[in-house]
Amino acid sequence: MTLPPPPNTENKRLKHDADVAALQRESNNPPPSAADFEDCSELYPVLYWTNSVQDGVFPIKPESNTDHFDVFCDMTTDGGGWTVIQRRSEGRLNFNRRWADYKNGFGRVEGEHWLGLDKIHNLTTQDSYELYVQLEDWEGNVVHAKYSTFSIGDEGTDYTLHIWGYSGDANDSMVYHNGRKFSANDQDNDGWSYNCAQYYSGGWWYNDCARSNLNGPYFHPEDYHGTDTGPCVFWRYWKDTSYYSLKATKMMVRPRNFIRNLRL
Ligand SMILES: [Ca+2]
Repeated sequence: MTLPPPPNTENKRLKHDADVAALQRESNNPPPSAADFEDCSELYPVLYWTNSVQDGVFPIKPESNTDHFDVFCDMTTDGGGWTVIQRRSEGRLNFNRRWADYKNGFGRVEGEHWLGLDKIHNLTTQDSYELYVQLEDWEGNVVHAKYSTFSIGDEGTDYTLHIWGYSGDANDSMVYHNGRKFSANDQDNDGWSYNCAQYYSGGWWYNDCARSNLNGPYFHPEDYHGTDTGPCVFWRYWKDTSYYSLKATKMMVRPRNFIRNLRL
C-alpha cells in the first residue's frame, strides 16, 4: 500500500534522519502541518496515516494566499476532505453585513462563520472544485445538495458564481444563481430593480432575488411565523417554500477529483 506524501513534506522526507532532526531544531521553521496544505483535502491523507481522521480546525494556504489561515475541515462527511466556507448552527452570529465583511470573512471557524469571498475565490480556482451544502431542519432531518462544479471569480468580477451539476436529496435551489454576482446590503449587483440583499438580509449571489439564501436572518421556530416574519435562512425546493427557517447549514468545498486521486 503506497501513500502519496503531502506537498513540501515530500522534500523533507528525502533527507536523512539526522537532517530531519536538524530541520526540526530550526526554531523559525513552521511545523509541517502549518502552511503546506492548499486545503483540507491535502491534509486528509496525513490524518489518515496517523490514524487521526477527525473534523477540526487546521491551517491551510491556497496557492494564491501569501499567508496560511485557519479553516474548519470536515473529514467525515461524504468521504471527508472538505474545507468549510459557511456555517450556521445557533443564530448567534449576525449575517446582515456589508460587502467588506463578506469579502474578508467573519465569525469563528470553529463555530458559525463566513470564510470570506477572497479566500473562497483562491480556494476554488486553484483546481476544479465541488460544493457540498448540508441542511438541517427543526425535526432532525438532514439533507444535502452537492454540485460537481463550484467556483467564484475574484473581486473584479464581484465574485461571480459558477455552479452546476446538482446531485443529492435537498433539491437544487442554487443553480438559479449561476453566473450572478455577489451582493451585500451596501452593494447591489442583483437582477432586481431594488436591492435583494437589503430585502432578504445577508449577502448572496442574488439573481432576481432568491431561491435560496443561507446567509439570511436566523430564527428559532417559536420566533418564526412564515410570511408574517419574512425572509429567513432558506432553501426553497427542499421545503417547497421560502418561508421555512432552517436550523443549521454548512457549505464546504473540495477538489472534484479528491476521491478518485486518494490512494489510501
Ligand atoms: Ca438591484
